[in-house]
Amino acid sequence: MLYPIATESRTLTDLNGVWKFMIDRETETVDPASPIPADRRMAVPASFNDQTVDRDVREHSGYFWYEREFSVAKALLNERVVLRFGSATHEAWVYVNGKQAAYHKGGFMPFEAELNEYLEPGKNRLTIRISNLLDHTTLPVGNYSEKKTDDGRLIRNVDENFDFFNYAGLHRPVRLYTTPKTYIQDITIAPEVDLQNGSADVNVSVESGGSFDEIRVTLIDEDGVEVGEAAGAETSISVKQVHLWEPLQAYLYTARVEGVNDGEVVDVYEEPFGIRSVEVKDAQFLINGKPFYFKGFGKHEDTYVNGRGLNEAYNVLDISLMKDMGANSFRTSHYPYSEEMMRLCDREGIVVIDETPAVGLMASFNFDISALERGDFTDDTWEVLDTSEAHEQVLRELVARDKNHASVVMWSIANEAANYADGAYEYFKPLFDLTRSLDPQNRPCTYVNIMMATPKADRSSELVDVLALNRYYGWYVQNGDLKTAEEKTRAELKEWSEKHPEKPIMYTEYGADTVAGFHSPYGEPFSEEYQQEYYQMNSRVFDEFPNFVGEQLWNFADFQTKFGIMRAQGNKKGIFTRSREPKMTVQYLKQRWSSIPEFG
Ligand code: GCB
Repeated sequence: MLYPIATESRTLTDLNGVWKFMIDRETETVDPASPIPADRRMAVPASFNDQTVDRDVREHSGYFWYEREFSVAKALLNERVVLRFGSATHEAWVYVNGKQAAYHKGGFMPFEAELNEYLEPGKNRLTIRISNLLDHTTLPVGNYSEKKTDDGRLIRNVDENFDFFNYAGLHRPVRLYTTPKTYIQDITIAPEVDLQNGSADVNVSVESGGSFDEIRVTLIDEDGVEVGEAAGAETSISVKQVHLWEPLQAYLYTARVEGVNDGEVVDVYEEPFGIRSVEVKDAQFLINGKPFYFKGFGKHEDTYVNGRGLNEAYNVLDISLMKDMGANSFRTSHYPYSEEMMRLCDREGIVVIDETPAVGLMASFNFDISALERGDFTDDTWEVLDTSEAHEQVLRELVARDKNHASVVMWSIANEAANYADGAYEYFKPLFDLTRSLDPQNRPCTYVNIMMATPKADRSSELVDVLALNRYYGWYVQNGDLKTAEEKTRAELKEWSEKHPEKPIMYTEYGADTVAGFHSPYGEPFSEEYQQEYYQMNSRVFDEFPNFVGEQLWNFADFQTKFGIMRAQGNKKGIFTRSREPKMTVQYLKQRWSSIPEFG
């Protein structure tokens, strides 16, 4: 699905702004045939939760409604008019003038609907019913329950099976765009780089809605110079003296695609793309043939007031902060990020591990690693959960959305699933096969491994191209005892290296909760000193392993979670506060990362 842009043949209208809003208390039926009885206003795009001080709204689990009016200029009515949502979290029913025009399940992917048959002259009413419910069939996974009050009302509850607040709403832009009736539907770009000759064959395939006499593809460089052209729905254009996209040194070409009928250009779309290669070989992660070292973060889409809603100023700031520290990468933990962020990463040369919303795939939690290793522990995750269908759907949608991004170098198929439990291999094998068959750029695939899935306990590590480990030695275990934590870290990395000598290893999470401003001469846990010593200890061990290809710490910034005795106004493992003030360890990491080159 193409990102909506305006071109010579396409218009784009923003439907963002302040909408009518109501939570559905389900005491009476809301019928979108008439304007909804909304009592509030909500800004879009943003989560609804933090735009109010009303607890019942903030913590509402169930259905809620948004509504606004819009008009389409008469001049556009002979065009294809498309309504597009960057996302609606987590399930949405869309009505135009009371008639259902779209439905989508899954809170982090774009979807759209052609509106022509629903439009009326003058004002049109756009109503959306959304659910933020999660259960054992959805991604992420939630524990759903309901109860009846004495007066017969149904109270729904979602207990997040994951460590971030279940923000919901219209998180990403809502737009109307037009295309001609015959239009360019999709563009797939897969460059093949010849590193020795410094050239590339850029394979471009174009899908159209309706049929064109001719499809023309022109490649344009950053100076606006045409570097190649071809005609056809499937073409390969060779670029001599290619300017590669490199980490922190982005270079973007544009593929200009034209659909032609009767000698006239009918539709035009321009897709920016970078040319680079990615490969895993001999326990290294190669970008453009050179061993790359990941320095960076697990993140969240999480800011004050906007919640999980698109916040472009924060996106720009976050990337500036990363670059200032000598970081080069992050993982879209624990769900796909906005298209705007992905485009920004392409432009800024930030390397991205692109993760699905598969988080919480774990029926029970047990830190008794020795029991897991002995196989002396029953975990029925893969019997209890029924997420395969949602997982396949989101993988198809994610690869379709992000396949052309140079910044995306690896797919993360899940975060911290029960990979130590019987049935894990059988669950994940088809998902890895599917992803590999879908990706035109053949990127490496991984899942992010949870601490209990040690080399002895993990059942499915043979599926991954890169061992991506989340480890908390010195925090959730050996808390305050960095000496033992260091020994455990070293021993486990050694064991993984022996189990899979051909696979590179990286950390995708490691961190310690730290309250900004809390200091301790003894380096007590929660102090800024402890966080720094914790990172120093880990760095020491990483540097002993030549097959260790990256460190992405947890977390870039403090973030909001559900309530719980382990969380004081959220998770405090950020090296920046939620408002992006640096904690003490930023200086240490900046020094370290600035001295490690992108390529080893
Ligand atoms: C993890 C999870 C992450 C949590 C983190 C923590 O392993 O992947 O979502 O926030 O630990 O801080 O506990």
